[in-house]
Amino acid sequence: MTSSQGTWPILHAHLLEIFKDNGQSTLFLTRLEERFARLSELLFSLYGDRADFTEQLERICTTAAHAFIARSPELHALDASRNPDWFQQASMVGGVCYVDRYAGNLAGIRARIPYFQELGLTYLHLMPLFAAPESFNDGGYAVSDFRAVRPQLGTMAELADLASELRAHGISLVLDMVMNHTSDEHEWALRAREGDQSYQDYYRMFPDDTIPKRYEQNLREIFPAQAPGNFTYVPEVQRWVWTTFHNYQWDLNYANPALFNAMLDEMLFLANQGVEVLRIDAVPFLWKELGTNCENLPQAHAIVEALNLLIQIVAPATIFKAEAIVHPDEIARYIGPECAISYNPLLMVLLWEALASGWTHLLQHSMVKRFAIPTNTAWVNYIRSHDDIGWGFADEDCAEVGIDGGIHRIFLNRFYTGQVEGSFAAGLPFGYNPRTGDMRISGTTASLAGLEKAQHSGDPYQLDLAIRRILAMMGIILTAGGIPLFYLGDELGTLNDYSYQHDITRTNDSRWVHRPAANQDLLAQRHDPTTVAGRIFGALQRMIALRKSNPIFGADQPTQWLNNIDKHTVLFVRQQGLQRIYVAANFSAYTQSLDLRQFVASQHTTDLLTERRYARDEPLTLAPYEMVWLHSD
Ligand code: OTU
Repeated sequence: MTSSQGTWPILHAHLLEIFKDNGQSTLFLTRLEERFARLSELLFSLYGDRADFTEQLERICTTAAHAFIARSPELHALDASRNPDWFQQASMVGGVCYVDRYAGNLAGIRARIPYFQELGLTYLHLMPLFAAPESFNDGGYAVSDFRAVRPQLGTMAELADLASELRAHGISLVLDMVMNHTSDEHEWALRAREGDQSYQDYYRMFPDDTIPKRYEQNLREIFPAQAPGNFTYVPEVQRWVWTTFHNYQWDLNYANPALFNAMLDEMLFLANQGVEVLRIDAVPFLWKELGTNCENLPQAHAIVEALNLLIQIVAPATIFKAEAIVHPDEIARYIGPECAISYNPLLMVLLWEALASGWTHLLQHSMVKRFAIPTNTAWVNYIRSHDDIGWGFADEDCAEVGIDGGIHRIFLNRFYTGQVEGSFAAGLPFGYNPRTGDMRISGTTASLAGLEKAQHSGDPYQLDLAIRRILAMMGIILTAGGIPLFYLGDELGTLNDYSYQHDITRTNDSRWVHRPAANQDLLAQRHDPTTVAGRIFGALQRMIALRKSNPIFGADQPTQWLNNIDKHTVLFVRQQGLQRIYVAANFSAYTQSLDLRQFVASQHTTDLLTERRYARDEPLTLAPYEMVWLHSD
């Protein structure tokens, strides 16, 4: 066991020496002491078998102390003033974009603040903007320097200014912490390639491929088409390095406490630039153990929880967002003491699943089973991200409602690549694995929801249906408990951009089809209700305003999903005290009629979207993809 009681007095004395100002040291040491037993327990579970464990623990706490001292007064004030439930409020609405593709550079992002406000955003995720290899960098997820902004985009000082300017406008800056790997051009990788043993130990390196081959027996391939296998040969040092993703993304070795400490330092540096949410990329892969699939291991959880404790000590205004695109049981385990918020890929894929099938029973069933998460945490609900859509629902949930999950995935892949008769979708395959038959889907919200095909056909009815599908999905993520997150461009109905196919560095990665540059024409149309962009933008803007003015929509209020009422409708109730809002959305192409007496208690309700009033004993008729937000009167 750890001897945290014995260690503390010595550590305390040592840390005290680092501080010149006593007022500061008291706050830091109090926060640390409150968390010290758990922190040392976690670190002991990772590094306890080392003779120098106490020294490692001391180094980690020293890194935290230095970061605390370096933190600006402005950010210390933010730490002191922030309510623990700040991210759960109904006022929270998120957007995500690439700096270069969306606005050219950081100055361009700054110039868009009025637009973010017009839409109602309070959370802005800028895709990885750090120094990275010039051509192959996985959309920025191969980081060469966590402390440098890519020169074309701006500087770190500009980023820190942007963070504070966004904050002044009520917007929290969200950045990625790409902590599973670095690019092969990161200084650590360069030193490892020069033969420096201490940097080789930052990565998972092997003298030959004997052990890699043994690991490989149990590993998935994440990018089977572009980057098969999980190991890459490094000729300079005649060694193999672990590369879960692309061969230029080297997996870091968290079994080495020096690496843990180095990444902690990078992370606290980012928190000190004013980043309020750190999106912890690829968390499932942080720890490897021979004979396992090397995903979601207990040590990966211990690493994230320990880092979160350290963030709470140094920069408590900053929270972690989990990016774990794995089985829903496993996703839930990252939420709570590890990450305050998490992507909700299950809701995301089931929205698309329901649209394709016209049936909502799998969605409702899975949500009843899995939507609840600990208090003081929140889902990040989204329709699509910069990544592909992979059908990560649980086979057991499917079986419980009489669906064969494997066959259903084949149907969905065929549907979204337009191979099913009558499919409205214009998606592309991503990551096809000929060995397993597995595949995922790329495409923008609008193209997947039918807008691209409808615009080509010129059929106004199809166009209408496509817009309704988009708005129905947007309406769900705005009203179900959590932080709604929009991929910017979707609010204007941006279609697929096939130009990546002519770019040699991108042509093998269909995810670029749904990462288009901002479309100035669509932006200019946004206030014109006769245009498609104007119809989507106007309706969305209104829904966002409605959400923000009703605290009942906050993640801190319960969401109750209603099963077994209607097989084509997404249906849930939001509650706050005696107040109720019933959200119902028809996810089929046919009119549906619902009996309100089955789930509404009050005699009358009013739809917040249309202001139409309903009596409890009249049927609720929903046109294809129509939705209502019924407020109990
Ligand atoms: C993430 O996604 C990023 O979102 C991707 O854009 C990156 O390419 C990747 O990491 C590497 O940095 O496989 O299909 O369970 O599934 O981390 C997306 C988590 C991915 C992984 C996820 C990864």
